[in-house]
Amino acid sequence: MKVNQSIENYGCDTVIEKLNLAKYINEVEDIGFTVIPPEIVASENTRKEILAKIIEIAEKKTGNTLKLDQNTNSGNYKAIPQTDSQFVLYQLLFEDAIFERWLMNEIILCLSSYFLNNQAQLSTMSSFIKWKGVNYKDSLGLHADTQPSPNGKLPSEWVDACNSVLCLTDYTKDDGALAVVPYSHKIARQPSADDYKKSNVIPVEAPAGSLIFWHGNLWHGAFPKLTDGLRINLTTFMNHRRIKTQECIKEKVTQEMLDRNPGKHFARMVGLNDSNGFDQNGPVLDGIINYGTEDQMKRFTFNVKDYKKRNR
Ligand SMILES: O=C(O)CCC(=O)C(=O)O
Ligand SMILES: [Fe+2]
Repeated sequence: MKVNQSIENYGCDTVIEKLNLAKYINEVEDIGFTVIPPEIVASENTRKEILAKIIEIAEKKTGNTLKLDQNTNSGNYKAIPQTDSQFVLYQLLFEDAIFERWLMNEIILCLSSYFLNNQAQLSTMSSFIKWKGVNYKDSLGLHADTQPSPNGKLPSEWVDACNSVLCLTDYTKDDGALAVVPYSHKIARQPSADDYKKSNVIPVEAPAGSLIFWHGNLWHGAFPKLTDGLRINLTTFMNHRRIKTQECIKEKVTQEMLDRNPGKHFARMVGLNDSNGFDQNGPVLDGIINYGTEDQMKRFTFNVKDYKKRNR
């Protein structure tokens, strides 16, 4: 485990020790992914509640009734991308407070803070719902989640993104498990179509309730779902905060959400410590003053605290 990651303002070391996470962190650094077993991740009740909520949302959007042992279809739901055997639900953070609690899960907070050097920001919280069929063609949809640089390379000396899925149903190869290329995060570029043929692609099999966590450079996709019934997950994708998030989040955060989640962690995860996107009056610094990291404050050439509550 690297010791040069300076995690300020978040008691990462305490959580690593309390939950014995060092082994999992080492695996992500070494192999590119890890599987954290259900008993460490969350109670069975939490998994069931999240699953039930996601099914409820999917039923509302599709107009279908979902049963775990039956295939389904997208019905009235049009969000892209979708295939004949998959759709994705987005912006779950705004659907129910259960997803706020999931974002504040100690493991999610700790691992993302660790890998993104305490500058993690939620990029998307979504759910992939799959049923029997082929989703990603021959290449299994192999990709890395990290945004590539202009020359197509991914960072090798730091981490820009990390991702995780809470498996809400069992992940087996035949049930369309996540497909990964171990160690590929070290290659530090997006895979090409050819890489699929040359690589050792393996399924990540894990019982429902497990958390699969991976390095944003890891090449991954999913195996086709060969069995009847649904494969459902909850994805929590994190970026370094200087990178544009996939979902529009900061603008949608309500006071009720902040009241339910007081403190800096939630505010940072939803990007309130971001002053970019300003108008002719220049940046509004309250978010940085209230929630920014020490490191962030130091980047300004002026004292940010002088600009508290500037009239607009
Ligand atoms: O489970 C899948 O279909 C792949 C998901 C994926 O690529 C992701 O969550 O980043
Ligand atoms: Fe991905």
